[in-house]
Amino acid sequence: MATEFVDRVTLHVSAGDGGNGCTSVRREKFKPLGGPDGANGGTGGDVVLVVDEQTTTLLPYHRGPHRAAPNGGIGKGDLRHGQDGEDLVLPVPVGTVVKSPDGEVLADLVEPGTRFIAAQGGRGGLGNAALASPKRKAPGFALLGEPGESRDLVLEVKTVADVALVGFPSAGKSSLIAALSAARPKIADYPFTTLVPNLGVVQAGDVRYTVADVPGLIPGASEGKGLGLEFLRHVERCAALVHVIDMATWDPGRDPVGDLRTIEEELAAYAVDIGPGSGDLLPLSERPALVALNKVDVPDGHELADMVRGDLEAAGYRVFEVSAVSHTGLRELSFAMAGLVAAERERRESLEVEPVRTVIRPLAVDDSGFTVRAEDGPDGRLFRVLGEKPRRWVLQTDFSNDEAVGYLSDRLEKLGVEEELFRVGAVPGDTIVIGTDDAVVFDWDPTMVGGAELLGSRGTDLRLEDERRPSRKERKAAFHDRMDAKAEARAEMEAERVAEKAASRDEGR
Ligand SMILES: Nc1nc2c(ncn2[C@@H]2O[C@H](COP(=O)(O)OP(=O)(O)OP(=O)(O)O)[C@@H](O)[C@H]2O)c(=O)[nH]1
Ligand SMILES: [Mg+2]
Repeated sequence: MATEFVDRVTLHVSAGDGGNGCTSVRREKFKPLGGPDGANGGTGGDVVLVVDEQTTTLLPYHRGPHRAAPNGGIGKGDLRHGQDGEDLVLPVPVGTVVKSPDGEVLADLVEPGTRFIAAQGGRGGLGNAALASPKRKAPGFALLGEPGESRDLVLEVKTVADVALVGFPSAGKSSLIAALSAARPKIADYPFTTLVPNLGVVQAGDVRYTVADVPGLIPGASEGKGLGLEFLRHVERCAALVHVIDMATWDPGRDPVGDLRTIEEELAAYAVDIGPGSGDLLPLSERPALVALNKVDVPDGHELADMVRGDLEAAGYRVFEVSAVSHTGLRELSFAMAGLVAAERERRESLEVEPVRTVIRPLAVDDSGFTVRAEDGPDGRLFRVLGEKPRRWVLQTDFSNDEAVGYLSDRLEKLGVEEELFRVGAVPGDTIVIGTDDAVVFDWDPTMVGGAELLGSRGTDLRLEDERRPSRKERKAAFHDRMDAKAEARAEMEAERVAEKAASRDEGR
């Protein structure tokens, strides 16, 4: 068994967590009231897959399927920022396909140097220095770093060859590769000699191309018989197929035309993965294909080949009589393969598909908006707030610190969450949940009860709980307070935006 070749693994990747921001106040002799000087936490390291020509197997990930990038350092006093966690770079072979555990193709990594961010590091939390604003001169809290992403990915290697040889076990596929190229695959007279694809480079005229064989197919391969269709993924990217048919089999149940039909059926049952970067791959049964009638050197080999040639040509194939042993017909076959390869290369060039060489970031998130929806929870009605910003802000909040919790509710209010809650009919005291899980649940207590247009249903407005109706003057004063608070909140939001921008510039993203 070739144990050193691993072409499919499940990889568990965890990016580094962002470091927590620091709460600290400057201490200087004779200056008792220094400003806040708690610095930001560092960003967690990403886990990045990089296509590397020197890497040929996923074996290291089979042995070590759990990979984690380091965390960002915590912020410190005296404005010393936490260090960013270094990215963990994992080399993968050319032709690695990245899938989610449920089979969705996330990326098709072909070009050397292509980077795929498998898991993104968490952002560091802002320190109290960055959180200071005209209104909140000395924040007594800092933000927590966000946890790094963590996910499971399925990696599959697909051999990138121009031509694939397919056929029954022992038809002579490996022998043909050995005869056509410098490759020296294992050859033997028992079925399933080849357990992993072999690759050879062929030069025919001025066309140079690669040929791969795959383990033999048998009837029912699409249902898992023999080695199954498992290995057909290695021919997915081939421009052309060569059906290798055995002219020397003594198996009573087989004949050349029947063999070809069987393989055709199995190919038709195979669904090619289509995904980002895979271009416009045809189903395997529709790829350009040739027929090579192999082993014509055996007694009666030629006669049998002559007998079946007509049928195969009628089925639309160009037919070549060859022998891997005596090298008969190999030149013609190799030039015919070169023709198909050249045609395919021209077609691809005319499509002008840009090779994907850039960084691929699979989880594009829209972080602009949020939604509020009413739900029937187990304990009655609740309102669920969903959105990238609320989700992240919750992760950044140290719930043991009242000031930090206050800051969270300020941010939500500034984003417009409170207004939206009013709009969808929430009333003070209702249950509010942030995010998809039920980790952050609270009773709604609006920080700033809005004007008349924001009133809840009759009898639930907090202001009515006052014994005494406020005088006109008091109402006016309250209104001005509210407006002042809003203006201040806006100024603060702006300051914060600037601070966050500066911080993310520091972090280089
Ligand atoms: N006489 C003769 N024997 C051949 C020829 N090509 C291959 N063979 C023999 O057929 C047997 C199978 O050859 P392989 O190249 O291992 O066949 P394969 O198609 O790669 O088989 P699997 O890897 O098991 O699917 C070996 O014993 C070879 O020596 C040929 O052209 N003429
Ligand atoms: Mg073989």
